Amino acid sequence: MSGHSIFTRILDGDIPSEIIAETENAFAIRDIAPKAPVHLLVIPKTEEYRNVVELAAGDPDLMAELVGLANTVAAEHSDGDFRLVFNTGPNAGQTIFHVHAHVLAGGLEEKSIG
Ligand code: DGP
Repeated sequence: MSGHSIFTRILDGDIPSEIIAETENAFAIRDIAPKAPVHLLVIPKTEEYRNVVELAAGDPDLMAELVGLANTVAAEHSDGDFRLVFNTGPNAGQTIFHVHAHVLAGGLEEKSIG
């Protein structure tokens, strides 16, 4: 049993999941249980940061790289519009403590929370 996160094990090829895009320091996969017509995850290659608060404080450039990759995959897999969700903490639904952004797209217009 590896001590690494599920996402690190996917990146290392130990758990099968297609890497649909990557940058120097981040990668993207499809969510295994999609909650929207397009539901992707963008993930830093490092598992150093447990959540978005730690990432933004610890490496703002990597945070920006992650948002840029979200924009790229949203354009490649939908019409370019997307919702970016970082579940932060177990009471908010976070289950994997290797920071990741959910990129939700495609047919979201009726479900705005703003
Ligand atoms: P969160 O609940 O915010 O920690 O999101 C974790 C997400 O990761 C959840 O939506 C399901 C997804 N997930 C969990 N295990 C796997 C896996 O093995 N492969 C893929 N592609 N996604 C996974």
